[in-house]
Amino acid sequence: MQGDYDFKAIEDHWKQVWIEDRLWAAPARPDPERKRYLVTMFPYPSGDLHMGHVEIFSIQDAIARFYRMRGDDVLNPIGWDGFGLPAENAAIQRGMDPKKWTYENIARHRSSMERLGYSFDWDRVFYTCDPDFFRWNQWFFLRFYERGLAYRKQAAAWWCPNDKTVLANEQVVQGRCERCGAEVVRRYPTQWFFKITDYADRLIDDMDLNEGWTERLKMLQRNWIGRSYGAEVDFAIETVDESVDESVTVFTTRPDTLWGATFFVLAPEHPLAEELVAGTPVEDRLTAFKDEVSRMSDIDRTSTERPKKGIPLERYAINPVNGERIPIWVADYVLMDYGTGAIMAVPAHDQRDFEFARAYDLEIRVVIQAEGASLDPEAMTEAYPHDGVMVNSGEFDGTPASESVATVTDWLESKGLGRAAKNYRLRDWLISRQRYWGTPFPIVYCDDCGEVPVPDDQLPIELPDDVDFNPTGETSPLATAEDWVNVSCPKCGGAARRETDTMDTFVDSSWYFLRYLDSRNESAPFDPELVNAWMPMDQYTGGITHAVMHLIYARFFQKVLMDMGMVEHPEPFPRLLNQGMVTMGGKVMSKSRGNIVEPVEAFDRYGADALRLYMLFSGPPDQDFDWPEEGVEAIGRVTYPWLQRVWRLCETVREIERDAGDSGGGLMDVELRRATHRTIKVVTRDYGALSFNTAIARMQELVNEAYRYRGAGGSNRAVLEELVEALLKMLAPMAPYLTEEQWHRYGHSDSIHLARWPDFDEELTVIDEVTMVVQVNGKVRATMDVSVSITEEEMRARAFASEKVQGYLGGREPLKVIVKPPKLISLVVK
Ligand code: ANZ
Ligand code: ZN
Repeated sequence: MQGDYDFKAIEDHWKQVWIEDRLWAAPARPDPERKRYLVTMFPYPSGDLHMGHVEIFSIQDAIARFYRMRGDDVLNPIGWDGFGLPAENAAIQRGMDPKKWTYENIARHRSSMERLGYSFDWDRVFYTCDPDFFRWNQWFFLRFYERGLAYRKQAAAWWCPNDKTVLANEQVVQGRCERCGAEVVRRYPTQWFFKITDYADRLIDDMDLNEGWTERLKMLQRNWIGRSYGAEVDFAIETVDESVDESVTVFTTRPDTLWGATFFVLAPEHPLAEELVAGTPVEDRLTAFKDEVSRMSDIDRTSTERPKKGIPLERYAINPVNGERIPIWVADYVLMDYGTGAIMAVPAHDQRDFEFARAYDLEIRVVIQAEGASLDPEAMTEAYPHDGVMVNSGEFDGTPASESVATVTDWLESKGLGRAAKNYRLRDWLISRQRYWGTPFPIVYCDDCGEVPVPDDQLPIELPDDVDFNPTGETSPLATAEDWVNVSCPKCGGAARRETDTMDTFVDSSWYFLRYLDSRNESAPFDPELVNAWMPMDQYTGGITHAVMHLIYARFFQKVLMDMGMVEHPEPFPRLLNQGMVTMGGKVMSKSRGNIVEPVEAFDRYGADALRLYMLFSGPPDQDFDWPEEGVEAIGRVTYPWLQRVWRLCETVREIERDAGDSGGGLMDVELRRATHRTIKVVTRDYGALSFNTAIARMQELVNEAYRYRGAGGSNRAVLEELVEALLKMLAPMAPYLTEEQWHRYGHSDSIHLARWPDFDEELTVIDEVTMVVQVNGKVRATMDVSVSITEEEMRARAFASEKVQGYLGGREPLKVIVKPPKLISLVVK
């Protein structure tokens, strides 16, 4: 009796069995030669999974299952990034407990993942919002603090005066609060930082160790860190009575243009600006200007597309190379927290300085001349930022571009006027969030002892329940939990208050992949020995959207942990897979955009296997895939019917009588065996290259061969069974349920997912070629070498692709095409 393909019953059954048998549990310590640690960036739980998740996890799962069957020690873990703003917004908007909201969403994610049959090592699962996890964030913070890598300072933050809350950058839209539309302002609360800038050079230089990174990714990180080489130069500042007792240092990448500095600019926030104009008529103008600038983002301020604004301070700086007095301005395009917050302006050679000089009618002096050209300041329409020979620069006139920067820097050093310097765009990592739903800082403030770290044995500091979520002021909702906030000082026992900010969730994602390796450890974040046995990761999969931030923060953590002696490897992710995005109508599918498709309907109508297979069939993993307009119907058209066909084949073959006497030596039998072995060979290669769509296409061809063989009367059970079992194994990583069920129906008692990947007989994969003849109107017009097993479609394709044949067709559509595989194709034209 043939059974129907009842995917629902199969899924319900095996899902349970796999989890109960702990089938995917990885060993604590792998065989070093055969370890394969695969991680996909862990999900943030909002709502259910969507097709973007399904794609990425289906890819990951196929890889994990393939390598398990190849005999590797595979670790394929999962966890959830539990903290974050949406949970807190749900609390504000719907009065829901952020914890409840988060755990309910995780439960939905988890049940969909179980339904999809993903082979995660569920023994290791954790949620970052569990105290068991975040206590180690607190522990790491304390270690960073001891090493001088965690510190507090005043830092700019966006503030909504209406909602009375600090906003994240992404919550500010064109200078207004995303929620209420009020104009935002800059505030400067004291906040916590990690000193990532100490690691800037290593973050750039160690990228060479990441052999599996694309050039594009490396470039994105290099630009983010933004190392530039140049010089620091000291400019003396004239005071009111024209005596000189102060100096300000500038950072410049072009010390060779010093003779072209015609004015000097301070960032509006620079403390010296206020000092210089105190008590003068300019003071009020400066205050108003600072207020205006405080509403602009750094990107707007430095954009070359926007007219620059500034005001003169009516004070002068002295150019150290020629003693010239140049006027001091403040301007919006000079930022306080880059370089030194002060610049020498060289309008002839720097575009922003040029635009500013034109706007305020300031002198432009050319000091770099292109060979054979002569720049005229009056006629210039833009700066000349390129290389050339130094001119108008005293004793340095004639110095060529190749030497100018080094020569001038040496000279400055010898005169004590400046020094070679490096500068970075990278800022220290601001980890304070004025939020509830995050990791509390292990810091208290005592009137007598000041800032006091909480001792390790008092961790974890958990979150209180009795808070008021409606924003109250400059601090986080945690400040409203009086009982939680007021503590006694760990040092002196006196009255103290807890820090009420919580940590950026990027702290969690900076080391969660290490926790997987020892996730039940209660006395340490992990045992270094276990971590070193699995790291560095063999493949990290995620979107290119994380090219900076996450991937830089995690690399920084890794380096600090290495300096602490906790990990051996300087780089955590030498091999990255940037998977494509699932889009809908061309826009990336995401909860925040509201254009998501959840998997429930697909589960109910076609089952998890058909859905998984559909996502893998959609194209190469690194390319975007637009979800079809017809929706899940597409699965019903593409992969579901094929799985039914595979099912029927398996059922039919099982009914054929075994014939002990038939060795499978007949010509048809041999051909089918060849097809099986060739398919194993190419599908194995396709898996290795993550080319799942082509692997599926090959398996489809193999199934066609089997049906063709049956249609032609083929009935050798041994040959067919060889094909079916190889097919099931090859398909198992993509469609785990159907294959597991059929495997057992074929009498196996162990899981197919622990079976050995099929081998092939090289001899059977050698392709026999024949000569295919192309006739046009009965005359032989072309011949070509083709495989004996060429299909009709392939024969047509080959014939029409031939220029010779096209020549004879002369643009005419054939009236008739007769195809006799593999040797003859005959075209008839008028
Ligand atoms: C004079 C000069 C002449 C400059 C020239 C450039 C070209 P990167 O490569 O980004 O590091 N600069 C320095 N500090 C700044 C600040 N706080 N805000 C805005 N601009 C600042 O660029 C460094 C250059 O950016 C510096 O070199 C300085 O302008 C400007 F032909 O000095 B330069
Ligand atoms: Zn104290």
